[in-house]
Amino acid sequence: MREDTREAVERVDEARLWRRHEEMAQIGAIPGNGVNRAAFSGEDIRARRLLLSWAQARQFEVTMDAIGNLFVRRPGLDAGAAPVLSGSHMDSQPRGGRFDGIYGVLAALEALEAIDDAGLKTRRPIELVAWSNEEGGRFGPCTMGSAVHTRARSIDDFADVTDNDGIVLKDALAATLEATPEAGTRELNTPAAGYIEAHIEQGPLLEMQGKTVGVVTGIQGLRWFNVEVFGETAHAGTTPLRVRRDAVRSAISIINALHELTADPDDVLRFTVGRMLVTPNSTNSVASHVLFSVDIRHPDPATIRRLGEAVEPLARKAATPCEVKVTATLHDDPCVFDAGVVDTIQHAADELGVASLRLPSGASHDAMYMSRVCPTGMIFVPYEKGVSHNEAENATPQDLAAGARVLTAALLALANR
Ligand code: HGY
Ligand code: MN
Ligand code: MN
Repeated sequence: MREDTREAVERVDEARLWRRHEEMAQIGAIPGNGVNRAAFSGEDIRARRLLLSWAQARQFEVTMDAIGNLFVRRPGLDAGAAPVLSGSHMDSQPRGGRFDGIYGVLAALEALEAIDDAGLKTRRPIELVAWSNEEGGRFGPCTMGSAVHTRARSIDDFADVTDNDGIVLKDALAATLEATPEAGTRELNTPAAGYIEAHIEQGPLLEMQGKTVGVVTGIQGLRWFNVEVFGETAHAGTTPLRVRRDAVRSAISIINALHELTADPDDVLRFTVGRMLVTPNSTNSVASHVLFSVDIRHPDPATIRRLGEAVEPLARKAATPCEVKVTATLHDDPCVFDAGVVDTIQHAADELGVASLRLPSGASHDAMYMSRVCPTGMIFVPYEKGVSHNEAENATPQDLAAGARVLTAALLALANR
């Protein structure tokens, strides 16, 4: 390992990294040690302003694109060279953990600061990126910020999406953009020489095998749908069942049929209905409308395509006597990360003597979209029992810092190419 790289790696500060996680965890803190930091909410804005304050303390330049993705730049010797990017997201699930997403943002900041503390000059600029609305918990679908930045999707696709309280995305986004006036303007899909995202594993393998970092090989495919069932509201006491158009009953039939469609004895396939809105949502009125979400995932592109195509005809059949509307909101085929970046991460872990394991990601990440526009890879760190999207998410300061050291070494390798 180059002497200057080793100097930077040694300046990764475990206590500073942990302290920042604790500060961020105060924003949107919920009982059970978790966080609720929905995209484009007041909590999201506070997290953005805290990140901005740390960036400004280092005189790093901050820019922001039209969907609020924040970029924090440490300049390189060649200002015109495409930067190397690293980051993740600051928004969380409604009952999220203290590490999902924010670890990748803070590990990237830690890498920038360690490189700065070592006084290194890199050929390329290195940029931290905090992606908007990775979770899609409030405004679906997920990985929205990176999809718009890489022009895989248009911001117009999402402007009128509403949350469960009827707030429209474009209004919540406008308020969020206004909250960081210091950020300069950033165009969409600006060139990047490479992207590495550090993230907690969200699975149990690293902990089970006693490894400190995961060298991630790719991300499985996923498809999201919104299914709307249209029935007729009626009196629960007087309306005979044979004449009812009960939207809840039909929604349950559709969901049961989807469970049959996605049954997998090997338990590789993932099928989830996590969100359901019932109207009028009253004990003694038959439901006239149900909206529910469908999340299907699988590592094989043909399987994910076949299952996705089966959803609408199956829903139509199982919905009788109600009407149904199926809206596809996300279709990401599995992605395989760039072998050069994966090897760079592997080499950094090996040179630092950090025990590693190669593995795919069951969870999706912004790296899914970055892998389509530049050489991309990910670094995982372990955490307790693989529990995620849950307040009980827990990691150790030592593992977080080890991941940040491998990230620092890998970013320097990419930034000097
Ligand atoms: O849904 C996902 O896989 C990610 O955690 N947002
Ligand atoms: Mn995440
Ligand atoms: Mn998540």
